[in-house]
Amino acid sequence: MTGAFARPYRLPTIFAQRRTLCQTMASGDRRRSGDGRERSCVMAETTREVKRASCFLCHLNCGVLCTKENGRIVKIEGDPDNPHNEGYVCARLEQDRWKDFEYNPNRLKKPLKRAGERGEGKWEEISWDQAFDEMAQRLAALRDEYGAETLCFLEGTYRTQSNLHYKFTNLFGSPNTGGNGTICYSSDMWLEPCTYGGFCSDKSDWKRADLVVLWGRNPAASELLNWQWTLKNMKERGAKLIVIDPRYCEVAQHADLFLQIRPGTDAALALGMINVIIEEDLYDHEFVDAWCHGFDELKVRAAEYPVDKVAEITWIPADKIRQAARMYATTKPACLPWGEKGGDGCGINATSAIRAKAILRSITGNIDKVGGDQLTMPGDRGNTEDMNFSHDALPQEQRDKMVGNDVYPGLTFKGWDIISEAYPRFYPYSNAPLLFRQMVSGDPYPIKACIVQADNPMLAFSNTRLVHEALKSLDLLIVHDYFMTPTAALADYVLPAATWLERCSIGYPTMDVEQVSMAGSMPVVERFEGGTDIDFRDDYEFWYGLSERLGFADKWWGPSYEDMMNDQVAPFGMKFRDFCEKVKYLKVPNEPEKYKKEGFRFLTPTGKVELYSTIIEKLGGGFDPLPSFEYPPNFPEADPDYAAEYPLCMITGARFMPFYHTEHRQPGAYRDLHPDPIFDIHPDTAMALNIASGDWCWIETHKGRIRQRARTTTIVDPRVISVQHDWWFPEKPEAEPSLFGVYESNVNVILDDDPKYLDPLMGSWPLTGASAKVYKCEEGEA
Ligand SMILES: Nc1nc2c(c(=O)[nH]1)N[C@H]1C(S)=C(S)[C@@H](COP(=O)(O)OP(=O)(O)OC[C@H]3O[C@@H](n4cnc5c(=O)[nH]c(N)nc54)[C@H](O)[C@@H]3O)O[C@H]1N2
Ligand SMILES: Nc1nc2c(c(=O)[nH]1)N[C@H]1C(S)=C(S)[C@@H](COP(=O)(O)OP(=O)(O)OC[C@H]3O[C@@H](n4cnc5c(=O)[nH]c(N)nc54)[C@H](O)[C@@H]3O)O[C@H]1N2
Ligand code: SF4
Ligand SMILES: [Mo]
Repeated sequence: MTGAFARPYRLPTIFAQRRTLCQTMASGDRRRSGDGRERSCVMAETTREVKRASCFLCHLNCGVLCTKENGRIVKIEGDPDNPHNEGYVCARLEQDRWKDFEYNPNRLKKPLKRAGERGEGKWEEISWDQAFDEMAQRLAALRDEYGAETLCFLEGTYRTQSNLHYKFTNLFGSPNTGGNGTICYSSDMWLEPCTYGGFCSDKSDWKRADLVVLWGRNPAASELLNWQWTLKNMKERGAKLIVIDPRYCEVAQHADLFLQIRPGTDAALALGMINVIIEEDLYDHEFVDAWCHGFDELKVRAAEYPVDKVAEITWIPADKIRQAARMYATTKPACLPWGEKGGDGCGINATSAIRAKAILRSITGNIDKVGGDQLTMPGDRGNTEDMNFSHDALPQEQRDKMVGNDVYPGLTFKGWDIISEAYPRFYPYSNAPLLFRQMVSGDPYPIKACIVQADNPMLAFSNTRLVHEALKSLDLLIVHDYFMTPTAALADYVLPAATWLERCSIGYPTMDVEQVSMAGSMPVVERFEGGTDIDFRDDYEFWYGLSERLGFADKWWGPSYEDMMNDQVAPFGMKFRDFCEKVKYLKVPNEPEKYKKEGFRFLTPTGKVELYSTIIEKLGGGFDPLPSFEYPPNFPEADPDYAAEYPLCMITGARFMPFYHTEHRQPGAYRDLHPDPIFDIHPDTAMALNIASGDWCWIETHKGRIRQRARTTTIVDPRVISVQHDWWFPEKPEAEPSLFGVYESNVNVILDDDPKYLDPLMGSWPLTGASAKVYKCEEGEA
């Protein structure tokens, strides 16, 4: 798996009962007309059918039933029989809001070829054939001139399930696939296997835990379904909740213990908690003695983080830190699910925060327990390792050229090679900040072509001005998306993508220990069905079409996504179409406490949970095998002058409904729910700055300024502001300099990705803990 939340496939083995939901109704009528003569009037036949599908408007993949009439979807509702969501759907599907996505008049309809200057907003409509021919020709020419590594791929929060781009880039010969995974999930996906030879923070057992620790995670806004489970568990089983967040956010309001942490200091808190647990002898002796490597070294390191010091760093009162440590160590089982902001998005302390949390899970013995965080082993979940992504096609000399390989080895091929036995589902990543810089500089080699699929880099990555310059410096930019976006506006070719309702899929609910319950579905709407004039292609067809022209179509499963799905379900002895009809849902039983089995070893070099990481030690480069905390360079402790100019500590990107990142901003039902960008500021701070709730304000850092509307609220500390991310305005002009207002309210314009802010091992950039100042917009500025 790559990527920001990318989804692998899983083929579990339990068949559910057969069920057919399709029904067809025909209607006809005989009428008597005004002259009394009976006329035989056969009404147009209305075909009506109900199709099962998995919603991909977010990663939860809720099971839904789609009612179609005459080729058009008229209703989508939750599937009560789906064991994952049990009929639940969220605001994105309620009240027919999905119609403003699926049937939005602004959806891309046909392939577009740039007709003016890059970013000028002038396009020529062309056919898919012409687009494929020309794109392939230009890619081949660039490969001849600069080498295959000149192509890079950028991915975002994949809403599809696959990592198909890897197959393409491998076959094309380029090692460069970059994306948001570095700050979302993938850093964790590399560091957890380093620690315990598998991944477990996405297999937290929310439903059976006696204590859930939401650490930089607010599922009440980001994964509503998981939040329902947690609430249910709290109510029915009396489970407890600890929340660690700089905001008194939705989940915090239900917490038994809330630690209002200073943004970006999670590594220090985790070390402080480890210290308390060791000092007070609360750790799981049996597990640590039998299964942990490097406890003595950890003990020495943790002692450097006494509670009073940690309280000072984190702004959390010392007694609360102790209380949290005690509660987590003594309430069993407890789960500590993944949370981006308290880990991958922490900037220079990301590795330490992720590792320290992995260590907390380990020394409390919560690893692989029912109600704890269950360990994923190879072949145990996500069988992308079984899928042929043609990794063998990429020679070592090309792998060595991956951008970031030598600088940030964690996520690149260098790191992948080390952990791939333990975690083959993980795929390597080029480092995005370096990739953008290399596009501009051409050093050490030119990056001249970029394919963007399911990503919107002009909004998703920090340092938007650099991203903009980088994308403009390319010879060839290809974007495959549903809508024209600020990124697509800079492209040479923009291709219309098929939505989740228009392609095959396997629902693969994430973030649950039972995430392997899944269902297959054929497209609910076929291409051109229902009179639509949109000539979409799904992501698979996109890659296949290009591969065909470049001469490696035979390496794929066939021309359609269904061909690949057929291969996926081949072990069941049936075609995907039949699978969708016959196999309703699948569940794989969990196998907890695998370490109790004869001959078990954690898939690390020592065969144990590595509190002290021998992998990180052996990487060279002076990386620390134990977690630590360092003040980020923008913090007052590190640079008082800078902090004096930008006194507020800024969080970005706290999730809110109904948007999913940059999506759903088009005018319509979604946008009506949330028309303007909003940042949260404490009333005292606002008052001191003469800001009232609702005022448009400038938010400024050394990178520039953007404007959002103030919401005064005590959920944030007076020293903190929380700024929404991913704002653009599809209703504003496309052509540069506007690019749909991408510079107006997009917080990534003012976040920095300079190497000094990056995690030294993973190369991840900070989404939280930046420094900013705020002031009211003058009249006429908003
Ligand atoms: N509505 C909606 N849901 C989404 C998404 C979306 O765009 N919109 N995106 C999806 C994706 S890709 C992801 S990765 C997930 C993320 O899912 P979450 O991790 O739940 O989401 P966030 O809201 O980014 O962060 C969670 C909490 O971290 C807090 N936080 C901020 N800075 C810090 C910090 O320094 N330390 C700590 N401890 N907490 C901090 C925020 O205040 C917030 O309440 O959400 C997914 N779900
Ligand atoms: N400042 C700040 N920046 C952040 C974050 C933050 O919290 N703060 N969060 C970060 C995180 S966790 C993530 S994961 C990234 C998300 O970054 P992105 O994933 O780049 O953001 P999206 O809006 O999700 O962009 C996805 C684009 O792909 C399109 N799309 C969606 N599904 C598909 C599909 O199946 N096929 C195709 N071809 N196109 C599709 C959408 O229309 C959209 O334009 O943002 C990151 N950026
Ligand atoms: S929670 Fe996600 S998957 Fe479920 S209905 Fe809402 S958008 Fe769809
Ligand atoms: Mo993400």
